[in-house]
Amino acid sequence: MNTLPAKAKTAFARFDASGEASGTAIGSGHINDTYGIRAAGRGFVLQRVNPAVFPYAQTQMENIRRILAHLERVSPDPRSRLSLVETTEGTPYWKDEEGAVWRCYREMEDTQSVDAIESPERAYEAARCFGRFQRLLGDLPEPPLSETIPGFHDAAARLRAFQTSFRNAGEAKRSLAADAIAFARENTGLAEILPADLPLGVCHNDTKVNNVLFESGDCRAVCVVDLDTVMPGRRPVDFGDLARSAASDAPEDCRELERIVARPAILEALASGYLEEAASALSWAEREALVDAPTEIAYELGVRFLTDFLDGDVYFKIRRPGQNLDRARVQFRLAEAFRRERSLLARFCGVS
Ligand code: GN1
Ligand code: MG
Repeated sequence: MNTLPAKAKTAFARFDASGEASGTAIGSGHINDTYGIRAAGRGFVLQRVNPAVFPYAQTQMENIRRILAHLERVSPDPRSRLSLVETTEGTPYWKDEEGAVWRCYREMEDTQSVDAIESPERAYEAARCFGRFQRLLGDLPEPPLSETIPGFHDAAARLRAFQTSFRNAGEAKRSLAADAIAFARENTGLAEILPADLPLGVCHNDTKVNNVLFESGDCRAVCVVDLDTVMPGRRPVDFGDLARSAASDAPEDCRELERIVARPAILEALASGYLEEAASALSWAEREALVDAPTEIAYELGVRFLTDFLDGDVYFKIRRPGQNLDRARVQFRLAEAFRRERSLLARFCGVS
């Protein structure tokens, strides 16, 4: 199938001179545009980075270049990490006339991504893969990576942004979202359950389960993708974001809220996979914080989705009106579910 838009064709020609590109839009990311392309018998993943979300493209691409060079040194298996394709002029990205950055990765053949986890085995594999990523980047040489989105996981700042958007929103939106607004307001404490003084380490910061590639046809994890937010962060947040995206098997915009549960067997597998790789780097305080990270990150993301609904859907891509509101409700349900499972989580994380 060749449904590659002209702008993607133009961009790809900067990376590959064969002139044979065919491809189509792929992926379910909410921010960037992603295309799967074949040219001269080889596969590529071309991406247009969303300039409204990632304004510091140059430092961001420098981060990614450093991350991949480090992983190449410490993890020689080429299937364990992404590999960037340079432009025909030898640069790691191309900027189009509108100022948007395009970059290109080699396709990781025979892999798949999933939006929902169907088994503890897959949960364990995904968590091990993210834990390994954190461990391997733990000794990335100085200087620290640049912040690509300042305050990305600052839940209190996300809450303040929500208050502003609420004040600016019209009555119609406020009443449609009344239940979610009430939850956000009645649970502001969830924005600061993680201790304020957790140390910073290199984190992925967007560990949703579809940011891991698995072997096609089985559940072995191959490598971590979506490196745009890899920057200094609090390590337990990566576990929290993974848990919030994997705990339930319902879609992120599910409208049947009774389907939103935190499956204990999945939580156990996530904790065990993550700790197997990452535990040695964690202080006791970080390990304890694993218990509350899923709650805080689910609440934070719920607040972000709700804010975007009130703002008129300017940040997360939507396919239907109200989708960001539905996404917010799901995250708030998850935050409640993680509260309920707190003692189980403590046991799985080895801190009870
Ligand atoms: C976005 O790009 P994508 O879809 O992997 C978002 C994450 C959210 C996620 C929710 C840069 O990730 O923070 O957790 O949507 N990424 C950015 O699905 O905001
Ligand atoms: Mg993604």
